[in-house]
Amino acid sequence: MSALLEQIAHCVEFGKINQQSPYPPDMKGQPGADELAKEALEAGIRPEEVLSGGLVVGMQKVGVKFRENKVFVPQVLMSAKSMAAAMAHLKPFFASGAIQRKGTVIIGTVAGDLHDIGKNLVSMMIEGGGWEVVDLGVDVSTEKFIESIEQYPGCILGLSALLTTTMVNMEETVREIKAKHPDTRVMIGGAPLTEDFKNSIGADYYSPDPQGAVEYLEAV
Ligand code: B1M
Repeated sequence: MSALLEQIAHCVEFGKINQQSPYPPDMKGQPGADELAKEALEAGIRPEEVLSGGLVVGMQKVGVKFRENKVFVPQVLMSAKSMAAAMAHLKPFFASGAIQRKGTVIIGTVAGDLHDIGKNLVSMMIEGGGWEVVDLGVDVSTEKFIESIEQYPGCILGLSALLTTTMVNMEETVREIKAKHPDTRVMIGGAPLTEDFKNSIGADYYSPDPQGAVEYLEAV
């Protein structure tokens, strides 16, 4: 891996957005993911290498550390911000088709549920893993999920629920999706969920954390 890609991965891992950003303090004044991604592209490094060898590597490292409780929500948010800064330079290559995403993930918090902090973290990590993410937001109806499946054929679905009361809605949503689109893979997550619950509602995968979601997507 080129030194530049290693530096980009390091910036994403530690949440260094750009040169002006004071965070993390020990990287103050140094270029961040923003400048380094631009420099890498100008140096002729292919955009897909900047993505896979820089951004994805950094996001993966922070995902593992978050799972192991070595870093917390604020650090992951800084990593996601620095990834987004670098991603801005890659966007034109996605738009032109020069870089292919791994696939599309539709994500949302189920009907009746307004909690989105965890779902947003999962969404950012999945995007950092090289997937296109369509985030439907919170309180998403079954109909809206089904419409999106039809709009993005071949997509994978990610449902989040934080309330025991909305787990019931998740069950209904999964059952209706599976009845209409049996081949669509459905991954679920959220603090009150369990592997047993996943099995009981017929979802395909349960992840307790964002990194598990990324690893599942890599494996399908
Ligand atoms: Co609410 N709330 N809340 N709340 N809230 C909880 C969840 C609760 C446990 C608090 C408590 O009583 N101790 C409780 C639920 C109890 C239960 O159902 N058993 C509760 C309640 C009761 C309520 C209300 C009903 C309160 C009321 O109005 N009486 C109400 C419901 C509103 C609604 O949704 N209809 C309500 C409202 C709210 C706020 C709006 C004030 C706010 C949400 C703001 C927002 O999200 N924008 C809020 C908050 C912040 C919380 C707590 C404090 C924190 C949740 C959170 O963000 N955690 C929470 C108590 C707690 O957890 N300490 C609580 C941090 C986040 C990073 O973790 O969301 O678990 P988490 O996500 C994790 C994993 O679960 C996983 O990865 C994430 C990152 O590690 N994950 C996935 C999540 N989704 C995934 C999807 C995947 C894979 C992994 O694949 C698709």
